[in-house]
Amino acid sequence: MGKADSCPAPTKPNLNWHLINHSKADHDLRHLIVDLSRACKYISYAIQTTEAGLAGTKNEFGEDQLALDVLADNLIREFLCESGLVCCYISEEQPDIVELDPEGQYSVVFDPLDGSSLVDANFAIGSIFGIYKDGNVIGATPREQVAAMYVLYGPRTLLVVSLGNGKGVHEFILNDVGEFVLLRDHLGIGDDAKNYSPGNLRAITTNPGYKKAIDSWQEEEKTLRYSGCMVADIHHILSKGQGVFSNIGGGEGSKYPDGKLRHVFECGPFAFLAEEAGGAASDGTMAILDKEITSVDQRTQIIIGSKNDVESVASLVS
Ligand code: AHM
Ligand code: MG
Repeated sequence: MGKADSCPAPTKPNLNWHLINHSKADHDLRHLIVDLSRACKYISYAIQTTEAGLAGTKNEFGEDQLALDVLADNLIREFLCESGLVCCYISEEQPDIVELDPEGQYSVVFDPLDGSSLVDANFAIGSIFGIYKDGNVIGATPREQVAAMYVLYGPRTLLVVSLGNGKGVHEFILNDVGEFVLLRDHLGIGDDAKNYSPGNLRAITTNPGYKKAIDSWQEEEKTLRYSGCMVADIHHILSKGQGVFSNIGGGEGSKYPDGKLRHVFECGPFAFLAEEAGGAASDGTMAILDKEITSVDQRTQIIIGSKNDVESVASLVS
């Protein structure tokens, strides 16, 4: 009797099962994704149980690091080391590329705890990951990612992952026995947004194109959905099947001339997921997925979500 006869599809497919049977992930990539998901279970638990005080250290960009930022970064590093599959990684909490196992075939880029300043207010926060096939992330484009994933720590802990290539974007929920089980498969983003999520609004004073975009969203009577955590705000778009999120720069002399968000570990993974879900992501002039990664701390403007809205805002801010 073959395996297919003796092993019927589970009633609740878990992440590992789905990666094998739906996404046809190769062995090592599947192990890497599952290892990252294991790190996120510990992060989820730490958020529930750890004091959300400042660690007293600053990261590479001069920002205060929360104890949880440091903890999440360390946890992910531990799981990457254990996997033996990763030659190097780029983390928001590390100033440079970190070399790991020279035999490892993958690089991982990540923001260990995005939106961590919101944790004391008990808002949702998240972890973001992009996976590349070799060690040359600098000089690559995010289109070269072989998978992207995020975990949202909200009232429920959710994991969303895609291996691209038409394999779809899939959502899993962390259940009470510590397993990520399938919640919804094939999340999609429709062409027109009813919700808008405008980041770095301070830029409208110096960037008239961004002001026009915001005015047009208000005139169209779109609904505002902005939490201050990119993971939660973009998950809202994937969950509702429409919406547009932006983080636009204020130009020279402003606080964030090119927008606040980092190309490699914030915008790149989300652009991969958005395009796979049928949406788009642009910096105003080109697709985020085609924009070369030039440094670890490179910032980029981003407009992401429903295609028609991404296009119309891009034409205003470019
Ligand atoms: P972080 O990585 O330091 O948490 O910053 C990134 C976050 C994004 O999640 C969010 O979209 C943005 O910062 C919000 O910025 P602001 O606080 O300026 O609105
Ligand atoms: Mg971040």
